[in-house]
Amino acid sequence: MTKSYYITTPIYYVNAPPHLGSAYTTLACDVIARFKRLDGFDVTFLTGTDEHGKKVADSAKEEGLTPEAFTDKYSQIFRDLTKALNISNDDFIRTTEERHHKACEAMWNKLEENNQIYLGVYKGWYAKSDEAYYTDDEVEVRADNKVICKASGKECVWEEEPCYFFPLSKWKDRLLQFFDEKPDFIFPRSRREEVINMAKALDEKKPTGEPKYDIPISRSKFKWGIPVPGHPDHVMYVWIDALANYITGVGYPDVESESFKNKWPADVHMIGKDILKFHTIYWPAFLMAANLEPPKRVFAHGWWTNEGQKMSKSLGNTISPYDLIQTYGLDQTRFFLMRAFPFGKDGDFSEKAIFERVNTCLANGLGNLALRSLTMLQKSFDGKMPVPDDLTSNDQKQLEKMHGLVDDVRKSIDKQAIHSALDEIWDGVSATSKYFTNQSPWKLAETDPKRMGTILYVTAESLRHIAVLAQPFMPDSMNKMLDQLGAPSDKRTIASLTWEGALKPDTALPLPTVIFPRYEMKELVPQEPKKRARVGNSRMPGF
Ligand code: ME8
Repeated sequence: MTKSYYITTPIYYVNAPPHLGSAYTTLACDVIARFKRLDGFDVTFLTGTDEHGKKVADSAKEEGLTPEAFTDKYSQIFRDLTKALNISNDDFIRTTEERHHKACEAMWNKLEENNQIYLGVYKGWYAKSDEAYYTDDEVEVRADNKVICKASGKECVWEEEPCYFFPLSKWKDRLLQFFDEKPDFIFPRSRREEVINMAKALDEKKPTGEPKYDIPISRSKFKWGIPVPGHPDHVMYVWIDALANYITGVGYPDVESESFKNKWPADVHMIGKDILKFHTIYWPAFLMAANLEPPKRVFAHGWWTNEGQKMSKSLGNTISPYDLIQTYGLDQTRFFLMRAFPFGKDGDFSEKAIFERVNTCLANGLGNLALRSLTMLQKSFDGKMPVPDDLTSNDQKQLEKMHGLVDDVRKSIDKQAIHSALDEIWDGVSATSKYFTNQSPWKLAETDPKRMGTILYVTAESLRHIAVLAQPFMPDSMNKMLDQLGAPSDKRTIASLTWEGALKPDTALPLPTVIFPRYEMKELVPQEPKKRARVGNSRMPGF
């Protein structure tokens, strides 16, 4: 039976347009989902939008729209971006959908049935931008008297309202035990300590004796949310609603359905590091309390900054993915975002970096190698894949190296070390370039055409391995390269990376064309970052 693989992105708030950061998470999941599909898995890849809560309700009001009209409009903008980025999601969930309301109600009822909900009054800090509650120690007063969360820098206001609570304090030991039993739950491992320390504090009390970290899971001051079953004066807290999207997406509450049984627990929830606590503390506790298994892994990646500053709408320094795609091309943008810095770490955006990466690795590197070798095949072999002669030890070494790539790339993808997977593929590109240069087939056209044909065959077969493995990163361009190499469309999976799947001699090849054009530095607009045309949402449809 085909093994299933379930991967999710966070669902994005619709109060602001998508930017490079949200595109980054979705793209990373897309690369992994595409790789797993190529590797024979039955993949379910879910993304979507988070549409309830105070933040969204207020944004709708500011724009003079009803929350329904506002969320319809902005959710579509996120959906459009998935198309523009060539994202292969299998489903797009909106928390305003009926299926999600049903799932949330069922989860709430289960928690209530299991005595995991009690009524109380919340008195404390709330940051609308984060849709999060903070304790006294987590906030500080700034010089302008504003209270801000120390970690997120977001403004907090004092709230007092009747709420239903989830007794997180009681889950401390179970969570610690779970982290201990599942050392691979939190990735990268460097983030584990932080989560374990958070869990260790869960049974602390406020000076009043109340549990400090029990979570208010309903709100009674506004209406834009899923009504609490049996208590219509409360709506569910947006985070319990949002996290439940991951189970809605695979058929909850029908836990006996094939879908739920095959796909839950999810293989990976991909998130940014800002929402680690919600996914590694709140979510496993809610799930265990509702008799469900926690996901197998939560991977928290780092932040993109722009010229050293965190990208945010309020700073006006967000980068539009549409602008990058328009300037550099879709696959070039996809490649750059995944290669710019190690996945899991923070990284800074600079146009110089994207310009250099695209030219060096794609136009001058892989693209040039493919074009040169395929042009030689046209000129000297009538556009047909030559029949290779006996292989020298250099040829064999080269092909063995190519055959070894897949295992390394697979291991990296399974650790979500996406940058390492690309590094490994590019080691293959460098090895092939070196082989091609050392063997210098162009010198043999007159003297030894048979040997020339063998070198070009080995080069083409090496390029096939590279193109198959790089498809998840650059689907269109790599398919174009595989067309030019004469690889049949049913021989482009990971399983085809064997000697049996090798390119067939005598196959007629189409005329090669440039896959990755070279960019001139003058195409960039050297202005102040905040005034630049491609910074902000200048070309974001709908903005
Ligand atoms: O937090 N760099 O939604 P959100 C890298 N609705 N990634 C970034 C980024 C940046 N500068 N900015 C945003 C929410 N992201 C909740 C999630 S899930 C059940 C609910 C990415 O619209 C990153 O993945 O604020 C982050 O976690 C996500 O966008 C947050 O999106």
